[in-house]
This record gives sequence, structure tokens and C-alpha cells, in this order.
Amino acid sequence: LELTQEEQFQARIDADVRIEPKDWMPDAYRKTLIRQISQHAHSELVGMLPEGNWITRAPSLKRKSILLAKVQDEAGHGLYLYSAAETLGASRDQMLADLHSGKAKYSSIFNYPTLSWADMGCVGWLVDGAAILNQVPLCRTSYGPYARAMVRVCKEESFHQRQGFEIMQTLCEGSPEQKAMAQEGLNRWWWPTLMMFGPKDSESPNTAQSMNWRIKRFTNDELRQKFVDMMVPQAEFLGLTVPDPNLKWNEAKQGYDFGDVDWEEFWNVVKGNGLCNQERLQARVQAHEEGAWVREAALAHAEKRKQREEA
Ligand code: FAQ
Repeated sequence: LELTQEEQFQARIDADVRIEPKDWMPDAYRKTLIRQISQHAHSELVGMLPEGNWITRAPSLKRKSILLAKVQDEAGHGLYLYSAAETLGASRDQMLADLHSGKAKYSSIFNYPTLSWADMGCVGWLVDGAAILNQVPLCRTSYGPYARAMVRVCKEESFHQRQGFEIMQTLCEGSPEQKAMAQEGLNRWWWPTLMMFGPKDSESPNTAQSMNWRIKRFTNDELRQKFVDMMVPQAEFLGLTVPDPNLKWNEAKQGYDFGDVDWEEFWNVVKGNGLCNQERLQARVQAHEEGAWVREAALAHAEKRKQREEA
């Protein structure tokens, strides 16, 4: 019995063998990985902006240096991820061009504004909490370079989440105004965070195949449920109210029932019409343009070194 190349590939996936850059892989596997990894990389880069907005206004030197370090970590995550996508044959120039032209997607969450200091708590606690839930399983994703990048990213991400929770805890133990600021942040970030996990499974064109290829290890709805189950007790611990009137413990499923996400809002943001989509893209394009001299200098330096070695 002769197995086709594609059947052999699937057999390796089913046996949990990691796929490496030089291995044969179906074109569609390569394509969906480039899609997911580059979107993930773009999310890290654009994800620097909402928090970058508060670096100059952090309430203390300690908070400022933590926030600076976190935003730098995100830039680093973007670089690991672009490198992982490059191992599949994607060019970094092309990926960046697609981000800057608005063609490429990045996470919807980063198109919401950060209006108060509590938003730094909410981004760390909720957004990084969602990111970790999604990324820990990706440490076992079938493509080797992506899985290995995720191991490092997750270590830093769990530190980020702790610092976000600690900001929330400090606010919740503070003055009534600080507690109210924390609640107001939760009210704005809760639903957009639930959207990070992507459309419902029944509306998700990529999930079934990505599960079959073990790129994704859990579906969007499975991760969203885990997130709610993890976060509700943490909100209770903080003395905050999750802004969902339909939230209710379900004894039979040993998890929470919760209200439906506003999917119209989600698709509207994904299509580019969120509160900050334009501002975010503009900031990335500007940063790229202003960095042109660095790229030119690095190339000139590399060229000089090469000439010196050849001489
Ligand atoms: N926003 O068929 P599916 C971070 C798109 S964490 C925008 O379900 P898939 C850390 C999707 O791309 C955030 N678009 O797709 C951080 C697809 O469009 P396409 C980044 C979304 O791929 C924290 C279409 O909808 N994390 O950056 C979103 O199977 C704090 C149909 O969806 C990752 O990227 C969305 N929320 O599942 C940084 C994790 N959801 O390409 C700074 C890796 C879906 O067909 C501060 N990615 N779409 O045109 C994944 O796990 C998956 O790609 C999903 C989507 C789960 C995001």
C-alpha cells in the first residue's frame, strides 16, 4: 500500500511529529501558517501602540519602567514571529508592506483606545490573559519554528499578565475613584477581549482544517469558554462586576454560560472601521518611514564589512 505525499504528511501530524522548514508540506498548510503567523506578528507590533500611549503618563517611575519593558517585549515577540514566517518562504518586506497597506489583518483588540491608566491594567490582565490562553496550546502547534517561538513568548506573556492583574488589584484596593476607574476599564475591555478568540466555530472558515493539521489545538469557542471560566473568579476576587447580565454558573457543564458577543462590531473592526484602525496603521507606517535611515545605515555597514573581508 503506497501512501501519497499528503497522506504521509498527515500521518506525521497525527503522530505529533513536528514539521520543520525543509520538510515537504502541502501548499495550503504553508499558506495558512504564513497567514496566521504573520497576523500574529503584526498583532504584536500594533499591540505596542495602545500601551505606548501611556509610557509618558505612567503614575510612577517603577510603573513606567515596567511598561517600557513590556512594550519592548512585544516588539521582540513580533521579531520572533516574523522570523518564523520567513522560514516558510514569506518575505519580511512583503509582510510589512501588506500590514502598511491595510491588506493584512491583525488582532481586532488593538483598535480600541486606551483612555485611562486602568486600561494598562485591563490590557495586561484581560488581553494578555486571552493571549496566553491562546498561545500556551500553540507551544504544541505542529510547525516547529512557530512552536519554539511560542515557548519564549509565553514565558514573557505570563509575566505581563501578572503585572496587569497587579495594576488592577492596586486600583481596586485604592480610593473609590480608583476602584471606579478599574470597573470602567473592565466595562470597556470585556467584550472586545472575548472577540480576540475569533468568530464562533460555526462561522470560522479556518478552524476545522487548522485543527486537523494541529496548527490550532483548541477551537475559538473552546478557548473563549476557558477564558470566561478563568476570568470570572478573578474579577470576583477583585470585587469587580463582569458587564454581562447573562453570565451564570452552569453546574452541569461546570462552566459559565455567557451572553453573545456583538459580532457586527467584531467584523466592523476587522474590516478596518474600528475606533483606532486608521490611527494604528498611520503610526506603524510613520515608524517604518522614520526608520528608513537605520535600515540604510545597517545595509551600508554590512556592505563595508563584506568589502573589507574580501580585500
Ligand atoms: N482580529 O477562521 P478564523 C498578542 C480573522 S495576542 C482580527 O477563526 P483562524 C499579544 C481571521 O484571521 C493577539 N481578525 O481564523 C499581545 C480570519 O481571517 P483570514 C494575536 C480576526 O486563523 C498582548 C477570519 O477572521 N494573537 O498579540 C480575529 O483559524 C498585549 C476568520 O477567523 C494571535 O494572532 C481577531 N480577533 O483563528 C501584544 C494568535 N479573529 O485570515 C500586545 C494566533 C479572527 O481568513 C499587548 N492566531 N480573525 O482573512 C490564532 O490563534 C488564530 O489565527 C485566531 C483566528 C484564533 C486569532
